Amino acid sequence: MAHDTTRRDVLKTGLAAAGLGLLGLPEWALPVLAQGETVVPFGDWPEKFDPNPAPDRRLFDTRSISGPYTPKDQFFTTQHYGHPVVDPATYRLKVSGLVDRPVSLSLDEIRKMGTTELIAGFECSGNRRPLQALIGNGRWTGMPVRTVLERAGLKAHAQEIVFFGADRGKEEVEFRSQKFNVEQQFGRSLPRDKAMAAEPFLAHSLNGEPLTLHQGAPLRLIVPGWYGAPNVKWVTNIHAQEDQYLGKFQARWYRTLKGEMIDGEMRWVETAITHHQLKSFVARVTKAGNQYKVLAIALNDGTPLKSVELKLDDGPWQAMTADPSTSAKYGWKFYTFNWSGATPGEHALISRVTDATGKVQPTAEELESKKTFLEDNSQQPRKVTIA
Ligand SMILES: Nc1nc2c(c(=O)[nH]1)N[C@H]1C(S)=C(S)[C@@H](COP(=O)(O)O)O[C@H]1N2
Ligand SMILES: [Mo]
Repeated sequence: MAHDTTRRDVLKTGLAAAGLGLLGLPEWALPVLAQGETVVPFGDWPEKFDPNPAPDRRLFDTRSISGPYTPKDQFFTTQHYGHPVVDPATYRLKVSGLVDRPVSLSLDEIRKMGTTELIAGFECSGNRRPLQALIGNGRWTGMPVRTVLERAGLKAHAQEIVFFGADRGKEEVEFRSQKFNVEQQFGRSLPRDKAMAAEPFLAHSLNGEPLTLHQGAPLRLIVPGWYGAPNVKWVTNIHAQEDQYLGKFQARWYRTLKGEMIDGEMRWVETAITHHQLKSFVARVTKAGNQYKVLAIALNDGTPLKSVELKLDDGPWQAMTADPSTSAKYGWKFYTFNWSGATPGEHALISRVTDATGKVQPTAEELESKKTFLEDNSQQPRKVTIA
């Protein structure tokens, strides 16, 4: 198999022991279509689906999944300020602020330092029904963030680590009755302990090839188990500071407003977008003869999963089967179900995932108190018509 060497390298570095890159079994075992197998159309899919709504945006049609890792030219992509120009020859990753030794690394130096692998999937926090097209899964090469932070040496009072992309734009900052127009870089922060944990990763390659411009070349942050927004692309600066970072995409744009019953009282809670909420959805239905096969995708914060179940119309919940090719802790997981005896007409297929702690994916009704559309992990009735 093509990836044997890289896998052995991973084992050698001990990353696997740190829980970073659980290795898949035979790749491409699923879900390539068998001969004579066809994709069943979704009844809730918009008639006009444009996978490239803008030059710098791409949606991923999960019905075209061809393996556990999303190819670079199919990986969904989005960002706020378009693509910045980054010259690989003069590129430097700088670590500044409350550090003992400010760092400035060239791409060559980074590639030499960053040879470990991480399997991680992520979705945009705005990913939701009916498309569920802002999701992907990759095999990333690079190094843990803490490798770079240790080289710089964080000072004792460095509590907040901010990651800035090369992309920038003008933003209006409101202060009471005043409005200010200021230029800012795309930025997201991690608390010191999180940044120094085993997971956060600086990636220069996807599926064994250098990142494309879409994916944040030459270097991007991956926070395994977290939504897309914190995965800062085109990272040029890491800044250590004492105060909380309150940039637009950290503190304002990506947040959830949700009602929660606390001590018998409805409290309105505002939170930043961080770790994935437990989610699954029906990604593809295929047909071979009279046999139908349902593929569901599950993604969460890395907590082991207990089950993914499928409900056909008003039937009982039935267990789906885990696909062994997607077993990495932070990667997406495929689950399949052999649907025999499908009757002609329209059907609603709903999946729900339960994790090892007993947490169950919520229904849409259970999520009703969430006012903002981000973090929609509700169970989705997927419509298919059997001819
Ligand atoms: N520098 C930078 N990084 C960014 C963004 C951005 O606008 N600028 N957008 C974020 C958001 S909202 C998402 S969903 C992911 C998308 O990553 P992708 O294009 O590789 O799929 O990048 C994140 N990282
Ligand atoms: Mo996003």
